[in-house]
Amino acid sequence: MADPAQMANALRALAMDAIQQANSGHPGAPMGMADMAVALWSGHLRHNPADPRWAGRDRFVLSNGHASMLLYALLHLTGYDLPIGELKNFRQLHSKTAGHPEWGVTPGVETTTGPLGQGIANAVGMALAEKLLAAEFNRPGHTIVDHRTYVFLGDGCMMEGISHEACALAGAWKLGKLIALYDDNGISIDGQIAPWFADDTVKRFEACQWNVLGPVDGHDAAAVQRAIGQARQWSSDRPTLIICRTHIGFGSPGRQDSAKAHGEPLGASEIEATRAALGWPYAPFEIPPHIQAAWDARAAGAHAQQQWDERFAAYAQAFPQLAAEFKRRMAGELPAHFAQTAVDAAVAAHQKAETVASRKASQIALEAFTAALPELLGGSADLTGSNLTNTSHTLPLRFDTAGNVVRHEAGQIGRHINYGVREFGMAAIMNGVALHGGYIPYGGTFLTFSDYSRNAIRMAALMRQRVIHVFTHDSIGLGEDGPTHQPIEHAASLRLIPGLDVWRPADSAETAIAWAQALQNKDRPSALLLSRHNLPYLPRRNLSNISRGAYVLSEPGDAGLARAAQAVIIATGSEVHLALQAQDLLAAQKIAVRVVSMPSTSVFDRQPPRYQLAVLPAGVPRIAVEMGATDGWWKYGCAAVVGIDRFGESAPAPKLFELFGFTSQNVADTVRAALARRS
Ligand SMILES: Cc1ncc(C[n+]2csc(CCOP(=O)(O)OP(=O)(O)O)c2C)c(N)n1
Repeated sequence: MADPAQMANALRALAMDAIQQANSGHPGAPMGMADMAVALWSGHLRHNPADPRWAGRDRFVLSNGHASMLLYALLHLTGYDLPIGELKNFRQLHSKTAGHPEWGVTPGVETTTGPLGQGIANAVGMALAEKLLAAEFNRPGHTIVDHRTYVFLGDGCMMEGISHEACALAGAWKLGKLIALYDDNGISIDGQIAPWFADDTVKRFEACQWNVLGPVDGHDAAAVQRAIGQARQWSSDRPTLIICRTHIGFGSPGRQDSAKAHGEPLGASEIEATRAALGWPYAPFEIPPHIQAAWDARAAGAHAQQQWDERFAAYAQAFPQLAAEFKRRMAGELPAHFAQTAVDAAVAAHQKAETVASRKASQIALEAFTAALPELLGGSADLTGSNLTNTSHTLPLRFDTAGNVVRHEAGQIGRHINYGVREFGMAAIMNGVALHGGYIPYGGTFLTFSDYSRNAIRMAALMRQRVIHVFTHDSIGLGEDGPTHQPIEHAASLRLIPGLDVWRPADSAETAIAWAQALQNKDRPSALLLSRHNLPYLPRRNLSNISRGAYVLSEPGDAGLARAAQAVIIATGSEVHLALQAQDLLAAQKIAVRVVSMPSTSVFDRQPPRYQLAVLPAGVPRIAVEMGATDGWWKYGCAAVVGIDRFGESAPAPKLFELFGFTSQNVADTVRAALARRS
């Protein structure tokens, strides 16, 4: 076996050379964590470079994503499809080596990291998914789900609040197969961290029910390897944190232990000095064959996967249905019968034509969908009774003192998670669950607190993950809780996130269809914005076109005026029935109005122009009605918007509707005024 120190130096050299070539990047952390990487990647990590999606692989998350060159060097050296040319192209347009690791861009990157603290939360989600899948699918003598989740994280991740949320849950959930290695180098961008990071990290993690090992010398690969071995041995009822004392920029005579090592290329002369200090005589990007061979993980990976394949074949023989179900779930495919389930749920809502809050309509739809989809893994950030995210099929998820998943009476595991008051943690954990595969996570909170989760929602969109956010109490209609709880800019601001579908359904049929769309859209997250207050069922002839994001709900003829529309009212969610009332008022004055319900702007925006024009005809003035910020509506060329561009008030909802102009009279007046301005 090659000298572990030289294996680590190969990582250091590739990192400093690629960063120098790009003239951009973060050399300090890769150089500091190189020995930890040797310990994990050559000693413990079970992976197969030829098949980065192999279900039985260990997961590795680089939570301190600015150390991306460490991961790229590891993937290259161990044999992933990441040739040296890609490392030479670090941070360049269309390379596979983006500034920070990106899921879906680089084979072997398990999650996109860079926003500090979210990687560790993703890892918690992955470890949770592993544990739950093991409880669901393993059978005596047939252990097919049995892998670990490893994380590297630094001071930045430790300081971020989200790491507290996620690590507290990892302890509470007793995720024994989660092993985190902390790059404890005492430096962040502003310098020595002691004045702003005085936490007792050992006590913190012990208090969160973790095992803590170390501090160990993070440059002693053998010591780190032993610590990982110890953590693996424990692996029962506690996650493990291994504290690794390291030197940022290790090996660089002029930069080691300084904040300057963090985020600047070393420079040609310092690289030369570092090569000399490390005893690494090779040219830039040159890896000697014996080091390359020592890193090559392809044979071991193929062997590990083959062993797993054999185990899986025996499992499939003994439990063919379970095996097929496991494959389906890991592939993220819905069962063949789901399309019918989705239709049935919408038709049932239509036939019942109930007046319900859309949050309740969501629960009714979920009742059917959680029955049909065992992979639905729900939850709420301590608002279950308000978000209505639970159903009779999703009992609470619980763990016993030994760390096992508690089974309910019929032997099933809980599928509804009490995340506690941890919105951001919940959102990032859900991303990890989705990335792992096997589950479709959804979670609830109030819409106004979507801000807490926001960056994780953005990351789900960036990673194209099917994560579903249930945001209830979606307007001033929540009433007396007041402006702190009344979302104003939230719908508009969520709609700005590329790749996120935002749905604000108007009644029970729209809600069922929004849910079905969110579930059927395999490669995008969705947010469902749901009302607290009751909404009447809308009069409609059929359910077609709801899934297209916007559709003509009512023509002037429906209000007794058989003529072409002079104006179009576009409304969403709880305001659609108001639009219909305004349509009636206007019809009485011989003003012909079409009402368009637009539950999802992004879905509508993706429709062919012909359809868009059929819904919103050219030359007919448009008036939008939504209880929220008006900004986003102007893009539809609206002549007027009935919206809210200030904070709400604390009062009973009917008073607020009056105050903010959400009355049929005001909507009708606004339409009339818009028409008057044109003539
Ligand atoms: C949420 C978030 N805030 C800020 C940053 C910018 N940032 C990148 S690295 C870093 C310091 C991290 O310190 P540490 O984890 O100790 O990394 P090291 O200095 O050891 O490389 C900061 C503030 C970020 N990437 N994410």
